[in-house]
Amino acid sequence: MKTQGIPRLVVLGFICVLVWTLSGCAPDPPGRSGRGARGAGSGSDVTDAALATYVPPGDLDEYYLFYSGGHSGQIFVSGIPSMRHIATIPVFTPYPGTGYGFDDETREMLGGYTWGDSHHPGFSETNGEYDGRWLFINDNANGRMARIDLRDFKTKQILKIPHISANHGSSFVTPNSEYVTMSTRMSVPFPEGTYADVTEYGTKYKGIVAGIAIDPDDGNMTLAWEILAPPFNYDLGDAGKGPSDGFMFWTCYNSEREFIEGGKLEVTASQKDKDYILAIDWRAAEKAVADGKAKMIGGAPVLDPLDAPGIAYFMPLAKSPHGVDVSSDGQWIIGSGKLSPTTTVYNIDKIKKAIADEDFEETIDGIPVLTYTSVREAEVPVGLGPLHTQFDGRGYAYTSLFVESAVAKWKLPPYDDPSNMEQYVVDKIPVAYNIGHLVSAEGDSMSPDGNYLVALNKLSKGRHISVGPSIPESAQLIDISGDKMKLLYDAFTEPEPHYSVTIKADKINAIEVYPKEESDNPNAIWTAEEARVERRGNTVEVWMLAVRSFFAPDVLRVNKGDTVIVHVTNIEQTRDELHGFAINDYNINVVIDPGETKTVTFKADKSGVFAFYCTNFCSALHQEMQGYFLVKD
Ligand code: K7E
Ligand code: CUA
Repeated sequence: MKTQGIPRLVVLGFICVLVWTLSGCAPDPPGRSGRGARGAGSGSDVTDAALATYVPPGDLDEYYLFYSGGHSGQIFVSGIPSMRHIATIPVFTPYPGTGYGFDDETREMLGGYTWGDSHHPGFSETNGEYDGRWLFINDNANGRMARIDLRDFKTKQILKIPHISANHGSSFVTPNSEYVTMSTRMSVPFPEGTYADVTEYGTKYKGIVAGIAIDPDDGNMTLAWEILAPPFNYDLGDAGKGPSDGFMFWTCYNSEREFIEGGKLEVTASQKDKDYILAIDWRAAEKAVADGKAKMIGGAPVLDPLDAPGIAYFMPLAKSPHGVDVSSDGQWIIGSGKLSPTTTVYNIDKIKKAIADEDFEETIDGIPVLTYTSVREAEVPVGLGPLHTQFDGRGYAYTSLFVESAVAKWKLPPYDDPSNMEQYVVDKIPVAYNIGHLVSAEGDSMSPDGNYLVALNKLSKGRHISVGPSIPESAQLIDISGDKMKLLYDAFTEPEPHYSVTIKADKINAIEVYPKEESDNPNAIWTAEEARVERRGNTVEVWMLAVRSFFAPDVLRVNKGDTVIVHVTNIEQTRDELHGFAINDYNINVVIDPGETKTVTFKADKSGVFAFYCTNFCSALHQEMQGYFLVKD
């Protein structure tokens, strides 16, 4: 394997010479700036790509890339264009690296679950632009929504919503962060907890779509409305904007509304030629709730379209669709049916007109179906297995093609010559391999940057050194600044990103310490003199201080069976000076950031002497940062 090192050295040396000779005279790749920006144009694809993605030591990336972590339950953070992994944000899964899920607050937030399935991160928005305040992410497994504060990159709230089984079509945020939305992927009997056999699927089972209101000051999420929908599988969604602001769109499959035991859903759900996009008029839903049309069921205000006409519509779409994406200007709604080689473009003006004219094909469970030919603008022959679409802000859309393992670039309407739609598919690039989602720079905002695209591929076979059978997921960085798409870089993550979102780095203002003067934790202590142990009956409460390189107190004496509450404050005000508090054999590892106070409550159920120590390397005398937990029988 030694030979591999030589060409790499040669290439690197070549790059160094190129960088040195070209810097200052060649044009910057789109969007790059600062010391890391190096011109392209050497004539070789490999060196161009290397120059475009190379972020020299000490230089910073231009974008954040937040990958959903799939069934890892986490979010992975990388930089663009380097694609280097920078951080992992634990969301639905405990993570000892940051002590997440070990202290009382985060353990309670996890609600007894030790995993989730995070699929679609969504930024908070102001006027359709990312405002860098919060990131939302859904749990496809347990009907939950989480909010991450981008001030400290930490999960602050996890909301469990009743009646939603498998929250996949989520977390899509409306243009002024009025709502983040959820939907049912796998319908179950309604209300939640009801027993009904699968033979009663068509009548007793229900889908739900929901709007979670976001408090504009602190981001706090509360359930605002749920809407009953037929027992289809609601898959992907997107929020309207500009002319389509006020609408939420979700694709759905299995409009056959049946689950036949042993019948293979892949077969039974692909019988009909068309499935649907569900369009919700969320302002009408808001009004219906205000008018008292919702019933409180299991703690949720539930609207039935039979009682509240005008809140929901279906639009027919090629069968078994997956993605629906609203163009940056809000004019076009793009639905992709994975079993069809075309993607369908709807025009919001035509949708509004069909609603006004009551131009309906039929009505399903109180939801009118808009006449397909009245709302459709075009069908674009993008290729095989279209899933998801992103935008560049210059009139082009980029659709992932799962079956073809490619990204298709195509022109958005208007079309001069609709009789020949092939001509509007202007470029294709193969990806390795089998792409799911894709994301362009600020691609869900109203002004995408049009320079980078990341293909999130399902298979990475053979494009990295082997790590055994559980192989990483692959992501490829693609330059979309020119007419032709260009592959720049292969990156890998742990399983399993579905979607990801990107944001300009300068839109995020993250803190690096919690300022002492902002601490409002009543259990914070700031001097060793305040450190103390108090006993009340069988409860022992400890106010502990952590600072380089000791704990105060450093000996804790309790009796077996006592309830122990430890509040640890890290009084450091220096960046990167974290401390950990781990008790051996007690499965406790709390990590406390500078200026932070965390509480852990547990039962002293094992007698003996247990060392506790700092788990996060903090100084030359980190090893000495330890103490003893003595449990008397
Ligand atoms: Cu296409 Cu969950 Cu959005 Cu996977 S989903 S790819
Ligand atoms: Cu404190 Cu290591």
